[in-house]
Amino acid sequence: MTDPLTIVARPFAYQLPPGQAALVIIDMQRDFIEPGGFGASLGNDVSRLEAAVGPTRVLLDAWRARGWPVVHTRECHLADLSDLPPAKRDRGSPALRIGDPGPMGRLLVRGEPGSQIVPSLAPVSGEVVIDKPGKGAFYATPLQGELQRLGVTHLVFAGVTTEVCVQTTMREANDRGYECLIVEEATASYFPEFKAQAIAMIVAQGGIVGWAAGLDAVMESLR
Ligand code: C5J
Repeated sequence: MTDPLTIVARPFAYQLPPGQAALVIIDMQRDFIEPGGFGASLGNDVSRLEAAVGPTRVLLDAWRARGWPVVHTRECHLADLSDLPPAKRDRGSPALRIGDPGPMGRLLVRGEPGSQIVPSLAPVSGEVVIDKPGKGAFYATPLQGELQRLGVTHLVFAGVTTEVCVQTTMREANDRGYECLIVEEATASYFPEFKAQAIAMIVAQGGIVGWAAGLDAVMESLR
């Protein structure tokens, strides 16, 4: 077995076993990142999320160059909305609700233009794509089976938003025994203070959920 790579991280160094660490890119969809989508319908400044796209592409290129596993998730619902509970749909006073028609098709509905991953991060053949109805990517999806099939033990996270779907999925993954790292520049929130606090929560108490590292530190150890 190849020796693990050591990544300078918080709260202490992260050991990445080559080939057994999947890059998990959470919900980098037009509906969250572009004007006219679900994120914008909730009154958010969607331009804040754009900053995570370039760093995520750097990670994606690195994983692809090594032939390591890549997982993309998309938060979206069935066209008949049978997987959308009122507890999720009836929140706030948005301009549009999930399932309503918007400029990029029906909001957060599977197969609509808005539910697609932004073009620069679009999945390629062989990569795992998980459509998820919830915030956590393990809930009501085949993710656990896919990771077992690939022999993955470690998960490196990118995506949006840090404190909602990224953090929820990291917590689910930690409970299932995965060693999780979040890459700071490759994640973003509509609320910068929530991003900082979510990462602080992840690494607190000796890494109670996982580790955090800067993009340079990850790339340095991959070199
Ligand atoms: C949200 C997500 N924020 N992908 N979804 O509703 O974080």
